[in-house]
Amino acid sequence: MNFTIFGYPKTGKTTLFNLLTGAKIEVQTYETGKKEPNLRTCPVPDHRLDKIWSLYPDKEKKPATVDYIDLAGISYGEVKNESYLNYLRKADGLAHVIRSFIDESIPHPRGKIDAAEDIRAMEEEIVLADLLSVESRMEKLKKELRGAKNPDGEKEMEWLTSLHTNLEEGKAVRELSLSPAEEKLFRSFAFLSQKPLFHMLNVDESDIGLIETPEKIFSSDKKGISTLAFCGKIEMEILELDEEEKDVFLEEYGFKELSAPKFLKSSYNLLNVITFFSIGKEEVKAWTIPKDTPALHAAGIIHSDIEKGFIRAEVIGWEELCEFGSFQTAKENAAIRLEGKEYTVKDGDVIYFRFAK
Ligand SMILES: Nc1nc2c(ncn2[C@@H]2O[C@H](COP(=O)(O)OP(=O)(O)OP(=O)(O)O)[C@@H](O)[C@H]2O)c(=O)[nH]1
Ligand SMILES: [Mg+2]
Repeated sequence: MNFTIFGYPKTGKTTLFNLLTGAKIEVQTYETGKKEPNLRTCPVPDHRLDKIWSLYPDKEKKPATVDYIDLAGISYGEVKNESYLNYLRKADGLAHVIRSFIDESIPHPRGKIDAAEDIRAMEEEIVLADLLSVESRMEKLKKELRGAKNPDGEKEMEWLTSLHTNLEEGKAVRELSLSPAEEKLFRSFAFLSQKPLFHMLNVDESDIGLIETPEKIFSSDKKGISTLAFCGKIEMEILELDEEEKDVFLEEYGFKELSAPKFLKSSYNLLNVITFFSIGKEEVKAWTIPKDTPALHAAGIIHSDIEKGFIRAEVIGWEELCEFGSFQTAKENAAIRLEGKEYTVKDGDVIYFRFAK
């Protein structure tokens, strides 16, 4: 799973990147002209994996990971530029950082703080970038359709024309109901407006009380969009403290938790992904997969040979496994279920795939 952190200049993107990853990239008040993104891969803390691993301490513990990419600030109207698009198109999820903090010393490109307006503008830019991709494909396709009969091409043109109308009306791809065939075709475009999107409101110190209720600053009921709030300035200070002081501060400010765990929890919901676990010869590992994945595909995520030779999935919930103390004991007590290719993997399943080599 990966997230690209992006947004207009000086909104607190690198600050958020530091909060989410524990990196200590220096943040700047003024433009530095630095364009290379910051990248970090972070383990996903998971108490279930810890418990399962405690049954097999000789094996290596391999948590699921999330990649975070922090892009340089995008000026108004620049989302459609190839240099940004390439990064944004590769993302599983987008984290759009919005400045809601007031600080006269930090320049704002529009000269005024207006979170709702910046969100509207960014959502519009995202749809526009997709509209331009559709137009460019339609133009090429038009030429191709001049020659011999091409029913597939004609079908594609029909779908693109309808998509074009929706995008022109400002609708994001994630808001449309697409047929499975359209879904499949559109996948290759990696439309930005189809990607799960977080609006990350970087609130002012005086709004710290609103951290748990971001809807009081901005709310949207659009499908595939979620809004979270953080206060870069205060959270950076909290992270400097030792553990005990940290808890006192969190309580004092009325935060339930820091941004990193909160973001991760919301990410799994927004991206509609779950976790299953495997106990291999050498490692106990957590895997992130889309919700409703059949066992056969889950096997393929571990290794394509396991998918090819799939015989059965041996499955048990993580809590039940921990009660038995080992996979073997659970087996002896007939607590391991034998599931076929179609079985829908559940969050927290521990799976051993039997396969023919
Ligand atoms: N007052 C205040 N300042 C903040 C807050 N968050 C970030 N800043 C400051 O804003 C400036 C820019 O922060 P960055 O995290 O570098 O912002 P950015 O969006 O990565 O900036 P660019 O990558 O240059 O577009 C720094 O001086 C930060 O200290 C906040 O919550 N409150
Ligand atoms: Mg930055």
